[in-house]
Amino acid sequence: MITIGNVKIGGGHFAIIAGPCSVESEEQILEVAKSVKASGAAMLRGGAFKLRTSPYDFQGMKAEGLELLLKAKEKTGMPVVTEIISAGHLPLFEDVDVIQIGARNMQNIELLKAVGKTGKPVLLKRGFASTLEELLMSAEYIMSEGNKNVILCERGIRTFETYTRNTLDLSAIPALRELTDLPVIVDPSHATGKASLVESMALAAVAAGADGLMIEVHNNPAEALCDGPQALTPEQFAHVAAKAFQIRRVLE
Ligand SMILES: [Mn+2]
Repeated sequence: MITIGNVKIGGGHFAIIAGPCSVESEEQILEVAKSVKASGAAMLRGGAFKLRTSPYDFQGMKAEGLELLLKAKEKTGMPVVTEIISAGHLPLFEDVDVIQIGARNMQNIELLKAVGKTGKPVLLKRGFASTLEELLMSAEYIMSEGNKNVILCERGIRTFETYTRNTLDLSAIPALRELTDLPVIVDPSHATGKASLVESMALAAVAAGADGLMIEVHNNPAEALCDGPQALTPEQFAHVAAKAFQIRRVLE
């Protein structure tokens, strides 16, 4: 079990992380934060430093985005999760509750060691072409620096299928359960890339025993600067969260 402020995850505790792919403005992050909190999300996500496939795509609001995310934390009391892309940015992450290592950086060993030294909870996403063994070895790099607060995140792997953005490996949940005591959460948003598929995969992940979910939510998905097609509206998220909590209760 990992404790983040008043939130517990793993060891029988279930938590949902929700928020936009990217922080875009103060109004946007505050509006999304308040709505997902009201629907039962325990933590707020929001990207400030983005790693995009194309250098011509929106790269995030960077330090300014982090400040807005921390403002939303202050106003709502929700712990925040955001991705780090360079160890040099660590001084900016002092007040961040959970540092995310994105799929592309899962094997950035020096970055893993650097976040390990901070002692802060780390959300480690599985690389899109990484085995579970490789994911666990990356977690070991963080833990070998004395930081045991690692949350593993299955977010889909690359297969021959192109209809979905990735292929969600649901078997990773029970498999990791056999291999480690670390909490395992699922990101159905990046796994599918399609808002219409997020609910089914979120509920399947809960049924398979996930300790939590991370879901992208935007107040206006059509206008989102990043990952709009997979973003749920706050209303859609409220529906998914309520069903996820119901499934969770069935398992208890
Ligand atoms: Mn995203």
